[in-house]
Amino acid sequence: MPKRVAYTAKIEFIQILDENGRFDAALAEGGLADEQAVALLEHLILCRHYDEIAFKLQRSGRMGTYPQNKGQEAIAATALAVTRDDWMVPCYRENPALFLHGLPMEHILLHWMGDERGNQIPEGVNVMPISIPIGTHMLHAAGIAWAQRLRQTGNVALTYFGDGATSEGDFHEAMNFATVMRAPCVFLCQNNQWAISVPREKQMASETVAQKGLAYGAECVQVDGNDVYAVYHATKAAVDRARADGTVTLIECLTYRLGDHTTADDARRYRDPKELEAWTKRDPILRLRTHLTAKGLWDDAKEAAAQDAAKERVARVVKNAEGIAKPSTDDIFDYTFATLPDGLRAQKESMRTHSLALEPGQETLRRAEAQHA
Ligand SMILES: Cc1ncc(C[n+]2csc(CCOP(=O)(O)OP(=O)(O)O)c2C)c(N)n1
Ligand SMILES: [Mg+2]
Repeated sequence: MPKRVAYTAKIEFIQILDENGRFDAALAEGGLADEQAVALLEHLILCRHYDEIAFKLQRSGRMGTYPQNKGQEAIAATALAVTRDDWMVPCYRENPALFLHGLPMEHILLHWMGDERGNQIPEGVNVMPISIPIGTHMLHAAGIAWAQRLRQTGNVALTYFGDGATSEGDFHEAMNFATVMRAPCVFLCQNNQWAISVPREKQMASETVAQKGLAYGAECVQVDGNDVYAVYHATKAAVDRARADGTVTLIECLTYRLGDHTTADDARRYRDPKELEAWTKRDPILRLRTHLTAKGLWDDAKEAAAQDAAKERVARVVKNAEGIAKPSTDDIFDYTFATLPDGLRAQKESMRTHSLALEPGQETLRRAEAQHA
């Protein structure tokens, strides 16, 4: 029997605005309008400033940990490709997209300050809490998308994750489930080349992340993730397909983490400074600013106004986040059990918990427990 080809595939790469300022007008047709691009640049400037202030809050002991988004701000363009009713199911490095989709900026600060209220998303904002466990949320996204299909809402779920997350079983299960069930889900990988200190080539043997989706029958595409026009183009096409007939897409955005993994990391220990230098030149904000300036849509006055507005807004956001009333100590007890076990009830009422370690002998606790016995 002659051999035949059972399957062939290719992965397209999309870039509209490159790092040298070349712009593919034909591919950009029907995409971001000029005024959208200008508003997007203002938003990216705001998010970069927010990121710098969040970093400083951590360094000055006012926040626990923080993963900088610096360099990956073009992800904001995805928010223009969905409607307010579509769902965003994020990882932890997508602030610019979440803010555009309606998440109040205070929430991310509260989350990293260790305040649970940062995860209580306001009603009507279709954003899930950020996910620290790598990859688990992609399954939630597949489930949310399936629910949209069953309920015939016409809405889609868009989930974000890193290159490292595609080595997790959850990624493969989520892709398989979504494609088999035709759940209107868009999987968007921010391939920033690193998973903490593990470079992409030590993380996976596949040439692209995008090709991983081929095995599941998804549409797969790779884009320049520092090019807002390309990110928008690919996301809009994927969202439209998902909404139309449940086609699932895996988008790989090639980008770079310009900061450390988190404030608990020092990337100088494992990253070549030349690599950082090369990617700094591909900065998505720099690229968009240069392009809009060349088109006469941006100038020094607009830049200064955007910087001032960002400073004023972020100062207000920090004030709100730090000024929030202290949570009730009851919160420690109230969200696990429908009916509190006696020991915990005693702790709640006496306000003395084991973790406070005020009293190694736990005398007060024993007395409180005896009272409630
Ligand atoms: C299930 C799980 N395993 C390990 C970790 C520890 N961890 C935190 S971030 C990270 C790397 C993630 O890399 P990537 O998915 O590329 O995202 P990036 O941080 O680069 O945005 C790991 C392994 C975790 N949070 N969750
Ligand atoms: Mg990564």
